[in-house]
Amino acid sequence: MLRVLVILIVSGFVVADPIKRSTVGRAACIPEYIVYTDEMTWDDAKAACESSSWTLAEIRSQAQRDALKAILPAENNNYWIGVNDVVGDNENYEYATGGSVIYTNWLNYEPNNHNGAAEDCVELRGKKGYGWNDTPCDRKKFPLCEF
Ligand SMILES: [Ca+2]
Ligand SMILES: [Ca+2]
Ligand SMILES: [Ca+2]
Repeated sequence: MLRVLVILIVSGFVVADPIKRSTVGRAACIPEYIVYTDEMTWDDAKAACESSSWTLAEIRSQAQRDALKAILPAENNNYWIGVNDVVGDNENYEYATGGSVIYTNWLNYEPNNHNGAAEDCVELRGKKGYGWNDTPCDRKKFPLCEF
């Protein structure tokens, strides 16, 4: 049984179906963010968010990144976000809900397919200021959902 910890309710702009928000609207707003307390693969994390009608967080703007950084727990955990390059090889990262990324926050030397591995999914690295790292999708991280 998954347990959910609600870590934040930022300003409003709650809509019934986030997948139908326009790209511009989604970058401008600050969603509500929710983290699960169990680590799991990227696919399972995506499914966990969707099971509650949320999506994996996509972080479409500096404003969203700043809001998240201010409220993520102090444990320096690593979190899955809804960004991947399952198709291709670091040329084109896409959102889990579709479309190419419009904002990124890669750590130095990322994305790198480290040691030639298929690093197709993106995590926030807690010990590095929650910057982005591409890493294998079957690793277990905490799901970070948005609503
Ligand atoms: Ca890839
Ligand atoms: Ca990659
Ligand atoms: Ca990497």
